[in-house]
Amino acid sequence: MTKTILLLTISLTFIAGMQVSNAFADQVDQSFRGPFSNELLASNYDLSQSFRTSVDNLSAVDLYLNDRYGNDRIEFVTITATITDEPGRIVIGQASTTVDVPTVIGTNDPIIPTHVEFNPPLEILSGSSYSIHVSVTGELNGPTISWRGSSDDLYPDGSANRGTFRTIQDFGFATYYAQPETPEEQTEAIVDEVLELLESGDISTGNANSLTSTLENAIDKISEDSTTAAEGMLGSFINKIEAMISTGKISSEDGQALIDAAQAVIDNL
Ligand SMILES: [Ca+2]
Repeated sequence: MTKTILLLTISLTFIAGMQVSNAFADQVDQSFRGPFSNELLASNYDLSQSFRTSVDNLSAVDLYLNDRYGNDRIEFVTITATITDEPGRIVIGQASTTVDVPTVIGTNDPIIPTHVEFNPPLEILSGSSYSIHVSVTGELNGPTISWRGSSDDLYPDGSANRGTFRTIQDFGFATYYAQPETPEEQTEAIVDEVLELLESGDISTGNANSLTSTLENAIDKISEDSTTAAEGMLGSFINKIEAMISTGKISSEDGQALIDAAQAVIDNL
């Protein structure tokens, strides 16, 4: 049962991986992380920072916020990041996170950035400009959460904005993107899957060896950029699984999950 669930999970990961997967570590695209010389209270204005992306998805943002007055009567606030295109201000996506102000946002340097994730990642156009708008809810006793920035233009590809007014300043931020799985990584994950089936006694050692050697050959061909040869190896892997299913050497459920995974690699080549 556990194994079936595991295979289903992996199969779903592959489906997600064909679009944009969060399975791998997110990478930073754009950022301005200081030095900071000023700040503006986030609740008082529609504050935003524009940026020009070099990738085609946005999976998270970091915001350099500060508890300006150290108001210890507030504990949790909700920070919402809204992404709009620039300058159209059309909303592309929105996400929130609730943070413990005293321990996460704090009042002193170094500032721990507030991390807001977009799941699934937002589809954006590489080379285009977007803005991150910040809003805060849950503040008591008046606004105290501010967005740290620089009074100089230290991030060249965007600017800090107050409403529609564009300043020469920049607010502290970072944007992240999710890197899709490569065919090589996808194939290595199938090898791991076969080894799991071997370990749980669901396929024989001989069959496991036969399958993993075909997958290793496919990985070699992928790394040599021999797409046709890699496709051939993955096709031969699928044929082997089909034969194993028809002779009862592997359950049709386990077998089909491996076939789907191999097909996902072929589609991604
Ligand atoms: Ca700038």
